[in-house]
Amino acid sequence: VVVSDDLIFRLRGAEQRLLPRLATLVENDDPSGLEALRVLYPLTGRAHVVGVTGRPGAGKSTLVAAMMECIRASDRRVAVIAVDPSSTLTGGAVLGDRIRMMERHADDGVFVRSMASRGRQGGLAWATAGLVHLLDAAGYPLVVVETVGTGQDGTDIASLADTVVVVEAPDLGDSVQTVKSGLLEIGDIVIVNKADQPGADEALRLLRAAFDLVQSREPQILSAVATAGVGVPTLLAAIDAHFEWLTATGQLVARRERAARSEVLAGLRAAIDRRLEDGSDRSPELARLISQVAGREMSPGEAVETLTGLLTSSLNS
Ligand SMILES: Nc1nc2c(ncn2[C@@H]2O[C@H](COP(=O)(O)OP(=O)(O)O)[C@@H](O)[C@H]2O)c(=O)[nH]1
Ligand SMILES: [Mg+2]
Repeated sequence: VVVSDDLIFRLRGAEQRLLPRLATLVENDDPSGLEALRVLYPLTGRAHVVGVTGRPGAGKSTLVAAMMECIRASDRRVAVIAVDPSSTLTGGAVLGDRIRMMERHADDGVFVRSMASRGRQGGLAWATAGLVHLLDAAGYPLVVVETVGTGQDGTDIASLADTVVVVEAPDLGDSVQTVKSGLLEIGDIVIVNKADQPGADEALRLLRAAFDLVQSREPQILSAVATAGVGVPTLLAAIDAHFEWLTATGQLVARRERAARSEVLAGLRAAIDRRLEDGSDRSPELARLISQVAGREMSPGEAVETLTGLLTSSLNS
């Protein structure tokens, strides 16, 4: 891909294959992907970025597919990024059948991309953020990111979003688990999916009670049957309303600040990881410290402290 000043026109224009090709470059942290984002980034910030998170099996993929169908029915354009950090084990991103189906039938108004963490050294949140910017620049007004909201990557990905939807389901056992997991704290909207199953009412009651006790700011608590599309229009309305609220109150600025911070730090972590992988053999300073640790002249903690000091001294002064 040739990155030039007219990239934005080509991206939003007739060059059909450009977006998927750029997406792959960005996903792989390819230098020309980074160059494309440098050109495109000033044009981003228009899209509403929605994170859909929750434990595996809660029905996130099914819900996102139902959201896509509903959005497409009203002729709005939507892009979906499904991040599956667990797929290191299965060797490919595990997606709901319905998302896979949408991927096959993708029309111009829908863009779907699944990302696996396979072979990625950290940096999953960084790559996801890059994709979000690309889709934003391409003119998608709504970008939905499905992610398992745990671990550093999961948390970083959730903090990229303007609106976070936490998906919960009665068949995952005790809702108290969810309350304790910290997942709910990041949710602007909490949705109890699988409302067709026993225990859904109880889960709703528990969640509402939990928020009455601990939260000052109450998220919206909704329910859905993703497999039947029940509750999906209400969810979409709540998502839109949240964006309007963010805009009207100025909260959006704070969110974007948080997202930028999270993205830069995720990128920094990934870059440091890569440098250490590539260059650790060549650093005499590192080699010296390592042999001192091996020789029992210095504790591992002291070595780490010294190195952290070297890396961060200019940041903290
Ligand atoms: N009964 C019922 N099953 C559902 C519902 N939504 C999703 N499922 C099922 O739950 C399982 C996990 O769904 P999936 O979307 O892959 O969950 P994810 O891991 O959170 O993305 C699948 O077998 C879905 O068919 C629902 O509303 N009701
Ligand atoms: Mg899924």
